Amino acid sequence: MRIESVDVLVCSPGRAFCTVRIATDDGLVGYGDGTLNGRELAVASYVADHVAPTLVGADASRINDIWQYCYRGAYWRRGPVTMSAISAIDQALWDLNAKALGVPVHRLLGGRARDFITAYPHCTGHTVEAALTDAAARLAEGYRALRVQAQVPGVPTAYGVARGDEEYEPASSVLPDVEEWDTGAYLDFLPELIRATRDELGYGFELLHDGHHRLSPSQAGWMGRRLEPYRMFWLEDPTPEEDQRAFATVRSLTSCPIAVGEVWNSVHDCQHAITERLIDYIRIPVTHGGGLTHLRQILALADVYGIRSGLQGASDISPIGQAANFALDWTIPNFGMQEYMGYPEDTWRVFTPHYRLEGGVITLDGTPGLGVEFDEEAAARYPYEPRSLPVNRLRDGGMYDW
Ligand code: GCO
Ligand code: MG
Repeated sequence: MRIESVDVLVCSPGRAFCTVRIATDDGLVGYGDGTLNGRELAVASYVADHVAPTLVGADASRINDIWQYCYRGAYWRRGPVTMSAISAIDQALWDLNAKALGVPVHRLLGGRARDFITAYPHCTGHTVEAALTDAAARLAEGYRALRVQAQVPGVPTAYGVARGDEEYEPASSVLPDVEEWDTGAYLDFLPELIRATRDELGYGFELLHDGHHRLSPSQAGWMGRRLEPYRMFWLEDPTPEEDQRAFATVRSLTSCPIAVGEVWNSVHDCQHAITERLIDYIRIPVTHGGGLTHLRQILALADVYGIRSGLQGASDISPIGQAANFALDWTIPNFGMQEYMGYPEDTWRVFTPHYRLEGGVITLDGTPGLGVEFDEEAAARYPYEPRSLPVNRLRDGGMYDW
């Protein structure tokens, strides 16, 4: 099981994905997801130019050693590009090793700790009414947890809301779109949206909302207090994530559960927030968090502090990365909730999943490996199309967090 090749395949079936393939001298192949939305080629270059040549000839069964070689062996550590690159390699190795043994990856992680994985979708609309219609339709499909977002009156383009009638996709233009943000309008609006959701649809489901890094700690505390009567499952990213200590202020002001982590990449990004119990759910996806090898360490630390998982599952995590999330969701004791945003139709012409999402729950069918097939010929029919995430400016033109 010597590594013969490490290749990167970047394609755009409906949206961009960066996939790493590792092949061994005995004919085994594994795939991993390294998609970093709007920065796909940076990860591709990191893998292809800097790591792939160093792994040829390595024993593919030594996942732990290869992880340490890629992480500890590099002087320049951490960060989203590096950790997504390491993750893609790590996922491909878990996929390959599980295929070699003829078992799903979760069997290598000790087996299932639950019968199904609870998933939440995105519910959204240009008006409160439209968002609630969407939410009601998802409840009718069987979902028992919903993320609800809607257009903020006075803010022309809101995070999480499509521009026209198409599905929402944040990276939708070649150069970054400029969006406009108004914190006051959001502070006025969100409690109304959440109240209307509970008034209209009741309390028989878990309710989530993503603040997308836009409040100060005191604003977030104010907001959390206003949401308390509506029993939120979580308020996500109330403040920018890089300031772990800010969550102490949020915590001191509200009992609303807080979910954070989709832009963290390493245990060192969240060590303080975890050990000081500043958050309730941790959202680092396998794809951006150094792979299964590293994320399970983070989740084990989180468990010691009573923090549960809420792994990011936006459309920019490929179906392979999602399957890697599921492998952990199945096996950890501290599962909380799994995001499942969904994919454009064309994505399914390249990726064939063996997981099922039905009635708001995810189940797997026992296929060896991560359980997602990647069709390289189909991928070649969808050449890479670069897309950027938007940027945010305030009314006065000053830059703001997106
Ligand atoms: C989420 C996220 C995403 C991000 C996206 C950026 O909660 O799923 O906030 O929608 O905006 O991953 O690329
Ligand atoms: Mg988010």
